[in-house]
Amino acid sequence: MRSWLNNIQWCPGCGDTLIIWAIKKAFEQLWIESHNRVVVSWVGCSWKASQYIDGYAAETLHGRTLPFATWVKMANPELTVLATGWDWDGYGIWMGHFIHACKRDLDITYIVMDNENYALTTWQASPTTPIWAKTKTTPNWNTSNPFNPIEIAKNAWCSFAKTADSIKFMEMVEIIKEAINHKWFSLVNVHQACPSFKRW
Ligand SMILES: Cc1ncc(C[n+]2csc(CCOP(=O)(O)OP(=O)(O)O)c2C)c(N)n1
Ligand code: SF4
Ligand SMILES: [Mg+2]
Repeated sequence: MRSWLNNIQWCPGCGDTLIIWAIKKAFEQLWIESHNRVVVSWVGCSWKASQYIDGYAAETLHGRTLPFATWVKMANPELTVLATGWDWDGYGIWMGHFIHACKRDLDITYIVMDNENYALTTWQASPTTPIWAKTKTTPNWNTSNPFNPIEIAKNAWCSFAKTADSIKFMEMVEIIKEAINHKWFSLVNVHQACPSFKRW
């Protein structure tokens, strides 16, 4: 068992663990050393992402993942900058930062851990919750259609927007590597297993 896995504080079976592992593998296979990269995150279940990956990291103010990542990239374009976000964070309250980052098109890799609910605050509907899903804030069923992040990104001029799945590990590693190698803004929306709340 690798030592970083011993420190994981997510629920058993949480897809975030696999996503972090995939990011670490991608860095390793691309030979991007810890002093040449920065991982930026913020609040949500997944905010610990930056703590579990060695190298430079920042846990920013609420919702400021992409603005912070933009400043880092502009200050030192040589660094590999990887920003992590979540479905409410990225496609809800801070959607504006997301679409403008797509339009600005700097070389930042944005990995969204999409568990289709607010998990940290225990099971409220998010912008990607399926229309029929039951949650605390949609006690009968969700009555509005979910966003399609890939289409939104493409409509905002993003030249790399792909979906991955936390349970398809090797495929996820390859997509993340492709995204890091893409020299413009790239989105990987990862369908993240959240066994505690995503029961659809
Ligand atoms: C401005 C602001 N409003 C509300 C909150 C409370 N809050 C913390 S995490 C969270 C939901 C996070 O959901 P998501 O972004 O999908 O991340 P997940 O926990 O599912 O990984 C909310 C509403 C906050 N931290 N900041
Ligand atoms: S609530 Fe869901 S997203 Fe949060 S740690 Fe548990 S399984 Fe992971
Ligand atoms: Mg979520």
